[in-house]
Amino acid sequence: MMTKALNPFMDVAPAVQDALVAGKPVVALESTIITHGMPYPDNSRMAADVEAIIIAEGAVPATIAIVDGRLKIGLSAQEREALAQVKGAMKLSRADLAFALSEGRTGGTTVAATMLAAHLAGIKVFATGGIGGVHKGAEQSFDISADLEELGRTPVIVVSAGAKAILDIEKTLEVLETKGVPVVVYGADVLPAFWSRQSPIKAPLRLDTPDAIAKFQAARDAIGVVGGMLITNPIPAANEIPAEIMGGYIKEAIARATKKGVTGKAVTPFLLSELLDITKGESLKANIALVENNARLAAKIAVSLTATR
Ligand code: PSU
Ligand code: MN
Repeated sequence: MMTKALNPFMDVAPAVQDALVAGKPVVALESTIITHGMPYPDNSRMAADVEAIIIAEGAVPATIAIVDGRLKIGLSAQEREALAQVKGAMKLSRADLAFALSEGRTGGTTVAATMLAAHLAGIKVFATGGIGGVHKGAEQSFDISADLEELGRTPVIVVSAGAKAILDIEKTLEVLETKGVPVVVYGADVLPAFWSRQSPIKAPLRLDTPDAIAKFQAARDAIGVVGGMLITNPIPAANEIPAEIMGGYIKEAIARATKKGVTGKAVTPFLLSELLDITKGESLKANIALVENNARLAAKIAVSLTATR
């Protein structure tokens, strides 16, 4: 696959390029979680850990980001560390990804932008923490993440711990259904809620093995269904914050956002950072654990996909 030659803005890391050419498993990773989702140095440690987990599972990690106007598919350890420390990075989605390229900017890619870039590079599986979705009060604010639109159109399997529980999960599911996005719960009958293993919402679809997920994807391809798939992987029990407890913290964080008049792109990073403060670091510990758990599953799915081709 001559992805590198085809795109003048894209730099594919050598290990990623080799794996793609050889048809070996590759897992994309996003970078908004590094630039906007976690403080330094936790973000740096998390970014390194998830790559190591993917390698241990026999796949190649490709952290995606924009560095000085270059679309990076895979970062070196030094590039990753620099991104974790950079000040003023943009938070990039479909709307402004190309702006960062044309203007030579640096930014973290959201789920939407990472899916788009992964697909451009030929990567089929992507691990994140939680997708963006329909915010609580969206009937007033119209705040609905571009991640949902991207899941509807771009053929990448996204492994998450659900939609972040700061969102309206019922409405998020409704939009995903409208857009024809399968929502698969991994090994459980109810949807997970990011920091918590369980939400009150029944699993739309359930699959119990990476092979079953690969088979489902193959069937979608066979009937020509284009678009993303959302895998929701419950956080490990040892790391969860039960939903009853988390619910109160989330109300407090949203109250702080309303009081400060935070809107638009700033909402999700603000809420995550307030939750870190409210939970005295517990929410961050859970967030890191769930991302690592998702990276492991994504790698297993990528391995299964290459085996069933
Ligand atoms: N998962 C995390 N932390 C994060 C995100 C995901 O554990 O910070 C990021 C993703 O990049 C996702 C973004 O796309 O949050 C959602 O932003 P918004 O709600 O503004 O669309
Ligand atoms: Mn938004």
